[in-house]
Amino acid sequence: MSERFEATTTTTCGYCGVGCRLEAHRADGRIVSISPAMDGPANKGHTCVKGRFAHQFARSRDRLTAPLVRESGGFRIASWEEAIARVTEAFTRIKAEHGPDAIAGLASSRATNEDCYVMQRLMRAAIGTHNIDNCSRVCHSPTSFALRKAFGLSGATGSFDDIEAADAALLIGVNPTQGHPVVGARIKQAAIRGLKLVTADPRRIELADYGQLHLGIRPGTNAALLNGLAHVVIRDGLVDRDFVEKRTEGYDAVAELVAAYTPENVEEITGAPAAGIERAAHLYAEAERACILWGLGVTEHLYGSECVQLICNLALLTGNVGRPGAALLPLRGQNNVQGSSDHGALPDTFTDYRPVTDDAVTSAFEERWGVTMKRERGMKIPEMFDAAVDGSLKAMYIFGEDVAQTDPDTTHVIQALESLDFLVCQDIFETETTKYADVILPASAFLEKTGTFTNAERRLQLVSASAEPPGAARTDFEILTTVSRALGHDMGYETPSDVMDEIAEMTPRYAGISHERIGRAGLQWPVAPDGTDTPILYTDRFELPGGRAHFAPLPYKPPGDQADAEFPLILVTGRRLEHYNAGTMTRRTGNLELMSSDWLEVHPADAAALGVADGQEVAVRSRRGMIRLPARVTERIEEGHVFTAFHFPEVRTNLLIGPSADVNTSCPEYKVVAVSVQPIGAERSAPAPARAEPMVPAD
Ligand SMILES: Nc1nc2c(c(=O)[nH]1)N[C@H]1C(S)=C(S)[C@@H](COP(=O)(O)OP(=O)(O)OC[C@H]3O[C@@H](n4cnc5c(=O)[nH]c(N)nc54)[C@H](O)[C@@H]3O)O[C@H]1N2
Ligand SMILES: Nc1nc2c(c(=O)[nH]1)N[C@H]1C(S)=C(S)[C@@H](COP(=O)(O)OP(=O)(O)OC[C@H]3O[C@@H](n4cnc5c(=O)[nH]c(N)nc54)[C@H](O)[C@@H]3O)O[C@H]1N2
Ligand code: SF4
Ligand SMILES: [Mo]
Repeated sequence: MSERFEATTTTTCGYCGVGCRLEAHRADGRIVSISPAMDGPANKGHTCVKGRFAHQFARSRDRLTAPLVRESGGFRIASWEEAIARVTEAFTRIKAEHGPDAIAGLASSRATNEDCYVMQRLMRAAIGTHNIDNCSRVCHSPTSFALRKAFGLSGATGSFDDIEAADAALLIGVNPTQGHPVVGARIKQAAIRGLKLVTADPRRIELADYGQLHLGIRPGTNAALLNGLAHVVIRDGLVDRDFVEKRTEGYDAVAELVAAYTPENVEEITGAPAAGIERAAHLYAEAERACILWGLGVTEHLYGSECVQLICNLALLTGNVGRPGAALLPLRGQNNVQGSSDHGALPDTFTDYRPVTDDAVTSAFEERWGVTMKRERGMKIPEMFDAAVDGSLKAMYIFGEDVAQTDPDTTHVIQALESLDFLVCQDIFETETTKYADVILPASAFLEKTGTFTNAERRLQLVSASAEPPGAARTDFEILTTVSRALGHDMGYETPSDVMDEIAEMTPRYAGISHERIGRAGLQWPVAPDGTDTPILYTDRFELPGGRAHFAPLPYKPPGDQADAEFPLILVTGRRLEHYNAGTMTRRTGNLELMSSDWLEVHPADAAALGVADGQEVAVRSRRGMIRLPARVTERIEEGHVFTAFHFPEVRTNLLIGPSADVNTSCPEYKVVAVSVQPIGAERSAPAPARAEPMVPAD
């Protein structure tokens, strides 16, 4: 630690699911710089442009520093007592008039495990409803569903270290140099040292430049590709027979199904050349150790969960699971989206995904909390919005989620928020969503709180406060436990560490977890009572009855949205390196100078046909809505497709997204939207950086 700093606190980055460990340095009572922790297990001394530099938001003048309550069409500052009284009065009245299921809550995947556990307990015990969800719904809920079906547990089967231990890696629908930059940099380094990389994406992502092979597939055709890869593996005798026989069930049905998925047929559906599909199958299956990484390009589709099951098929066929270097690594998105789900912020499960329909589990929580609860699941996020519009849902408690910007079909979300009798938002900024609130509670950012986050490797890591919440803002833990007490349910915790102790007591697979044991190295669940953790799952058995993994014979089916004469192009949405989701934080940092507005990526051939010049303003229309933004002509996107992100409220990308969603989990089909693009106005200077895929190297 340098002399210039008064204090240095080791903590965990609050942006993405990589979970970089950071050193936050203080001087003059505030955080002045952040550097990587050299012993961070995921980042090993590296960070990206967000973790290292995007911390000025915490001191932004826009921070919420006092509770706000609605008054004559606007908001006025209120005391904590008044704000909390308004919340408890509204919830008590609505509960008395309409029952507890007329109230719903969202937990923040940006907040800690302890905050999310407290939030679900508040909804379940203080209010009395299972109507609790988190934004895993719109992100990797299909991954969670499929991994539980195929293998038993909802998490990556290995660790990021498996990337360096692997001989080959298949990246499908994931763009790590933008979304998970430190992992992206680790993949790049590994590829330079010989890791054989295959990428499959409708865009030529940056890592394609480091790989052996890129398959530019049409959005929504992953199932055909994955079945095609399985076809070649079986046809060419690359199946790990011993593994399939001893550790799996359901092989025959898959073999029968994929017989029709010849490379030629798959080329027809996906647009990727037959020879490339054959080569990709060989690169993956002939490797001694191979990993598969995937992201939202797999999950945010009509059949997203089925495609994750097909990914599991491929790993099972080749015995690439449960060994070092042979991992399935879904790159979970937010810093704590794994943890918010692990800790019961879902309408159907308590901690460790144990269902509310399981009488023994629910009874144990009833006894611990001194309440009674239903044995039926609550509402998922889209069901909440539908219920708000139809009038059966009266109130919501939205904790750290900007649904009016990030959820699909913005018009419908706004209608739902406007239909509520009462909305309380708990955030660190005013957002598109807080505009519809009755009460806004000012909360703490990750730099101002203690607790734990769980990264995409199932690793719980400590979060330690290095600054105070500004003004009268309070930690999320303090706010949620105070609201619960005011509602008559005193949780009895003094610190977040007490919460983790209760979680460990109530959850057999987390039995050995405590803040003390997490220490600097973290712990990957399951954690035995003696504190032994599990970097690699399923080394000798799968967590399903009988110990065997399950193959799933699932055919390709076309995506929900289709291009036609009126909407001839397919819009794909995703992320940019410099900004983060709703952008509330990164737009209040120097990253705004790196990227100050969004743009639409258009292929040169489409641009020529549409008469769109680089930098020209365009109108993008879908069957749901219309947005305007500048175009950028680039060969990174495949012909027939356009791409943009969703980080800027000025653009409101999600006005375009329809209600189509994953058949098993309701995860929105953000990745396939039929649109038309028309030039408007005169050309203006190009909005984007010189490269379509700006890369700030991890340092
Ligand atoms: N800088 C930055 N980092 C972030 C975030 C951020 O907003 N900004 N958000 C975080 C969050 S919440 C998440 S969930 C992660 C997401 O991280 P990723 O999963 O990497 O996210 P996306 O960029 O949305 O989508 C990945 C890729 O899927 C491709 N794709 C779309 N459709 C298909 C398809 O049908 N098949 C295939 N094979 N590919 C397809 C897209 O072209 C895109 O390149 O990132 C996290 N990290
Ligand atoms: N078109 C399109 N839309 C998408 C996606 C896409 O690929 N395409 N991806 C989807 C995905 S994967 C996701 S995960 C969602 C993300 O959507 P959101 O969860 O809405 O986005 P975030 O920006 O991560 O954060 C939500 C809010 O949490 C607040 N916040 C941050 N930290 C804290 C904290 O510690 N305490 C409190 N109380 N508040 C905090 C932020 O200010 C912000 O308002 O977006 C989805 N939307
Ligand atoms: S890679 Fe993710 S966790 Fe690491 S510093 Fe960047 S945003 Fe934070
Ligand atoms: Mo996400």
